[in-house]
Amino acid sequence: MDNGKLAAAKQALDYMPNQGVIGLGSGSTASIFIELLAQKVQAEQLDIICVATSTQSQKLGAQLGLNVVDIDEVERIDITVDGADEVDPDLNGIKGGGAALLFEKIVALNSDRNIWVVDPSKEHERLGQFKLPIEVIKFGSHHLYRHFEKLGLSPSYRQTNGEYLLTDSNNYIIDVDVSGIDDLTALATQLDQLTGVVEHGLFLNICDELIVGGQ
Ligand code: ABF
Repeated sequence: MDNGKLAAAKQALDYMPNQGVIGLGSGSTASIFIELLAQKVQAEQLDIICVATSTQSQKLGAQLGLNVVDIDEVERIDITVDGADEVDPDLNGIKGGGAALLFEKIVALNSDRNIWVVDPSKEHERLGQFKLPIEVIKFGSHHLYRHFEKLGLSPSYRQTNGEYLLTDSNNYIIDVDVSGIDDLTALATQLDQLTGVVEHGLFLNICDELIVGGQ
């Protein structure tokens, strides 16, 4: 197990309340956190309800005995602990390498506090080494693809075994290169307004607390 990820996940446990609603992130670091949280909840008999950011984290949490409910069954989420693919010094990030960006953003935006757990390799002065995932509906997606080409974003469809990857919501992911873009806030606004784009992996002004393990 990666020591940086484990260290970050362990530190996030310190933020857990004795009772409340916790958002479970996706990816390997968030999965370590879910395992540690399940142990803590069981050992200390905490009154914790969880909501998940992906089918994968929902299954993992439930298997480990956590009470994972649908997001619409809770009023509000107290704290969400999630990973990230890249984070800059202002705590803006790129997420969605695991294709769970849509549920991750919905859970994050309904959380009072968002904690990101990462290993040191995720910290970057400037975002864009990691390709930005954009979730698009299938219908007309080739037109969006060509639009991204015209914007100079070098798009590529996310694929597994030669097939377009499908997200938990049955959409496609188009990964784009934003390394040459200076104003990512403007790009996020532009993407938010594009019909057919369901969500993108720019998480700007969402992270409240960054825990970098192993530093
Ligand atoms: C999720 O998991 C994602 O948004 C991000 O793509 C990924 C990070 O995974 P890991 O912790 O495995 O590096 O949080």
